Amino acid sequence: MKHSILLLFLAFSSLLNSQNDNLSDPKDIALSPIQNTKRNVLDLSGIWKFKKDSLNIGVKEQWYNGLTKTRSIAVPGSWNEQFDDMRDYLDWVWYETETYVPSNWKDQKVFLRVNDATYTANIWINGISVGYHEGCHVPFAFDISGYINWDKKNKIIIQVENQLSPERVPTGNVKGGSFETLPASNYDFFPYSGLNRSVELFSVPKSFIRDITVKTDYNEYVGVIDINVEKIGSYKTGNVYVYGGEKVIESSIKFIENQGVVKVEVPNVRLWGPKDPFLYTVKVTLGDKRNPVDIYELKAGVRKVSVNEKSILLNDEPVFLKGFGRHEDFPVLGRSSSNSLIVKDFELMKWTGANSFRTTHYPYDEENYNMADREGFLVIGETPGVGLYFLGDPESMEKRQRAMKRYITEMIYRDKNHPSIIMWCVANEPNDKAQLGQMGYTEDNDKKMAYEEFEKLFKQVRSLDATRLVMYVGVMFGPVDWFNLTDVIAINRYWGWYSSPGDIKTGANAISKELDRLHRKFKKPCMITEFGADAQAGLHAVNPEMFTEEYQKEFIKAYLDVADEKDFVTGMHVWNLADFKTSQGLIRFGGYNLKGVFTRDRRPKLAAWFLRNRWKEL
Ligand code: GCB
Repeated sequence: MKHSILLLFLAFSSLLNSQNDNLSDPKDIALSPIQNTKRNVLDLSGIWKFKKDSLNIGVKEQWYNGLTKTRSIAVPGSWNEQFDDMRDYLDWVWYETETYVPSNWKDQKVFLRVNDATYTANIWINGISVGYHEGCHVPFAFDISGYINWDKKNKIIIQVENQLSPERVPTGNVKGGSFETLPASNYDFFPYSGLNRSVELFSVPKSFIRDITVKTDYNEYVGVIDINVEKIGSYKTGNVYVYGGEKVIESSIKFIENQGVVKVEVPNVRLWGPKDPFLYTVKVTLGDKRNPVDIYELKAGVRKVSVNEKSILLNDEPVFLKGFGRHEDFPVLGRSSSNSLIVKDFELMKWTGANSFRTTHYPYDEENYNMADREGFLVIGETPGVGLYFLGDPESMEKRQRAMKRYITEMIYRDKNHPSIIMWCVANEPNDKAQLGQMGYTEDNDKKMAYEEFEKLFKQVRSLDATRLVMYVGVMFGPVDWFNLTDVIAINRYWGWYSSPGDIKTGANAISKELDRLHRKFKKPCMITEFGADAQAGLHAVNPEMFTEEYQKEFIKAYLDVADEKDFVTGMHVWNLADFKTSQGLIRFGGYNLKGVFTRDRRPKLAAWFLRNRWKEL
């Protein structure tokens, strides 16, 4: 009898441990981990153990108790770059690391934060299943306080998988989708997989500041900072301090339920902008003023973003966005975070005279936004909604919509306080057809349904954040009426490359006419969020020919010349800052997209020098 109870218990506990559909709560990523007298952070970056699970037997064999016969892997890192034998592998893998957790964190809540696991992740701490997350390029966190061995080694195991599927965002393996590629992504960048960003442990007091939302405005010389604080625990009051002005501004905050709001006025405000990216420091404390239980500090830029018929306005002045679409991409690193690469890319953008970029095609590592805040870059923050379409199997579509809604929440929760982000981009080139750029026929009912589904995403973004502009990027031959939803008309165009190949003049004519048409119809400012041509570095021709550096330069010049003639064009983003890795396919020589004005290892092509002359002069 005893024996069978024991067996039953073991069977039950192994069921409990084996997997867990406890989803992470997006609120737990609302504030990035910081170290101060009340909070701790421990970065778990390093070399972890790694094991491929191509038969998906790991759970059954209880690998979550500890991996055997492993190889080493860098975290952060993309497995497809570290292991040549796993370049195209997108299936199950397991990661393991160990860490001490000091007992002086014991009276706190301890979270595990994974800054990106592409695409699904299951987490075990000391053999106990903690939870599950689905989606890439956004962090997630779990409260793991209950599972920790204090002052001892703790085993952290993460199971990851990145299968491409029409049920996911970004979409993959779409029948009849774009062009045939390996891997079969429905988007044009390599599906780098794994723990691409850092993994951290952090602790907060048991009563703690859960979220802070800073919204800014100004009246003449007085800055207005609205600070919304959400807390956990029974404390009913707190304090807010703003540093950086003529004197420290202080205000108390009262909580009703767990929410508190304070409006702070900053006399003689220094507005944030590209020329003077001035940042104030906002400090929030919880509980007694002299002896608070929790403290959180963040940077805030006071600025206002608006729009008129012809321009995006920053602090009531028109701004012109000069810049790029980019990718988190580099040899060996794949898509993994690297502060050196972030700094380098900002240096290159500044060298060209750029003031702006779009986080194509996913939210970036957060250091990008910290840099942009400090350096005065104007950022379009984009969701991972690339290759998104609203047709076909309703179940798949519902899953994609669910993924999109979650991404929007996670992205805005994480990024909402960065003054550099002036616009949210709901999706890149969404379509009411499954095939990118396809001219095919869609039934009216389906068109209507697609519009309504897409509109829901816009509404969600606007309801989470009414202080920024909202747009999406329209594809060639895509549905035009969707621009009714946006504040700014943004289009990616390659007339003179994918169409009228070799004929820049015809391409430039086409873009000129199209811009006029769009502005006449919608009376909104327009921007070209992508334009460019592939160029093999070192390939030259006297008369510009496709794939030469001269053609790329002349293509970019022709589009910029067209934009210069139109006072309603509010920005031009060249595609791309640097060459990047993508799936193999007929139009991707060597598995690269070569539209970078810098090579993949960041050496300038002719077009980069051209932009430097043109943009530095502006
Ligand atoms: C686009 C896509 C981008 C591609 C680019 C190209 O419109 O948004 O992801 O890489 O075209 O080079 O074809």
